[in-house]
Amino acid sequence: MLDRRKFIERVAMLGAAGLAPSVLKPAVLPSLPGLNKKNYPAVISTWSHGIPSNVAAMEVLLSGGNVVDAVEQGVRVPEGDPENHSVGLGGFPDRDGKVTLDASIMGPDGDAGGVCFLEDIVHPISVAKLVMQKTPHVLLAGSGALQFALENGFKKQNLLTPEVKKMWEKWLKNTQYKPEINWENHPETFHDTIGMIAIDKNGDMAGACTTSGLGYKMRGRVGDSPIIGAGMYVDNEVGGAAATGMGELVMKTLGSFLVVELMRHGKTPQQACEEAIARIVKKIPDSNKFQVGFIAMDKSGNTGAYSLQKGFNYAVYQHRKNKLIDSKSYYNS
Ligand code: SD4
Repeated sequence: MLDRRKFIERVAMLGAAGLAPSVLKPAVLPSLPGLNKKNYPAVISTWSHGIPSNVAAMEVLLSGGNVVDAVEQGVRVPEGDPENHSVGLGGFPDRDGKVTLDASIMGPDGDAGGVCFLEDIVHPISVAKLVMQKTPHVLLAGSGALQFALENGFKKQNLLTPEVKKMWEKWLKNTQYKPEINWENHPETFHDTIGMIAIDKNGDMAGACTTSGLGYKMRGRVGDSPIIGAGMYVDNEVGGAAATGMGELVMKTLGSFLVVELMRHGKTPQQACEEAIARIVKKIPDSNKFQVGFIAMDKSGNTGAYSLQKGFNYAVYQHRKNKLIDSKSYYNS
């Protein structure tokens, strides 16, 4: 092992000879925006269910709670709502009529947890939090995730409500069990994951994302939401981002990680979301047929959002106001 002094001498020698490997050169990054404490605390989340979810998260932040608990409590709101057909209880099932859930969570220390293809548990986000806090792993899937949940006191519950079961039975008749890939724009199956990013009064950040995924997806299909960096990502030095929409497009471009890296390199949250959408358009030939939306918040509490198609909205709770905002979009704007 080289000691530090010898290492520096060696690099200096290589440098003098023009041989220093580029990896040894410090990356030149623009300085990140200074902390802007007047923007704290703040919460941003996807779609109109973000409004009540932001309230639950903000209650935790204002009572001095932990930012990870805040995002968990926030996204538990739509998870527990049987009227919400895209998250948790009452979510749309897969082609076999089974509701399978994906969720992820990330905290200011860079720790992360997730579950995917989880059945019969109303609050996958809370299981994801325990994966992060209690195991050496990041992601548990299917029956293993369920076993872990049950061992930790979660109770099994049928997530397929009678109303959604009827819709699935009708779908089954008309489609003869064919896999469909663009159901997110269908009025009956219209899906909207909740992704949330929060910053507390000290400037610490966390994120959460939870969904029942695409309605009538193939059995076993897992989307972007539980994949750290795809459906959600937080770097406490830079900011956080979350995605909603067609997860396949987000996974192919590692969307949330991309948004955070763009902010690291000096883009505003708005510019970063726009560039991540532009990347999807550039890389994915039929992107005009799908919806994807990104939300982002930087370390100063500045926010932004952008989507492929119009119709995406998001909720920002900041400066004591909780507002629903229509996102600008790449197509049809
Ligand atoms: C998925 N991204 O499973 C999720 C679904 C979603 O709004 O976001 N719906 O692909």
